[in-house]
Amino acid sequence: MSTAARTAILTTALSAALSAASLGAQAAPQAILVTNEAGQPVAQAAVSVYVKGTRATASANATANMAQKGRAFQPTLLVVQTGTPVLFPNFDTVRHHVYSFSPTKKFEIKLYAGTPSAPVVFDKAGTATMGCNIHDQMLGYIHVVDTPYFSVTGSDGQVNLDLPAGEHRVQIWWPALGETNPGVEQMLKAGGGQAVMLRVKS
Ligand SMILES: [Cu+2]
Repeated sequence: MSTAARTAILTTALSAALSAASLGAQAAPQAILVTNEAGQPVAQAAVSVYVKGTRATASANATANMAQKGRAFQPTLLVVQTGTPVLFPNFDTVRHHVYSFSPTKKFEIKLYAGTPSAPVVFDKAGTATMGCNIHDQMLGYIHVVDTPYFSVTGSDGQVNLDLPAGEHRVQIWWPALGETNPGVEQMLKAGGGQAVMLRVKS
């Protein structure tokens, strides 16, 4: 048997073992608390956890909504996995004209009521800041991440994610950082049975 063939067999065996290991790693609820340096909870922060061996891009049936209600974006901060099509349903009686000039996703949905039929696909990681041409005060963010493990902290600064046990890279982003900032990176040990606290400068 040639060395190349042997290497190929070894590689196949190794990747099979690796995928079996990642399938075997059971996800369990993990509470994560984000605080500032003073120990106060950081609300409305996107928490994304990168678990080795998971797909960076969204599955084919992924979809999300960025609604407009009461002349505001709802939610203010939406997190989606890369490749997710996002619909922009308008629940107001007034028409909106949503746009983003962000390099992560430049788009414009001209004056509309109801739900525009074509979603906007967010195909690149990063953050898009959105406004409305009609209502200057409208401000919203779509944060795009290369992982299916993400959430946004509540007023208690906390998220709960189903994570496999182990050490994972976590990225925390909130609007005050600005859209060009990828977020604060830390490591997180999941599966210890208690909430993990992440302290950031905010
Ligand atoms: Cu508007």
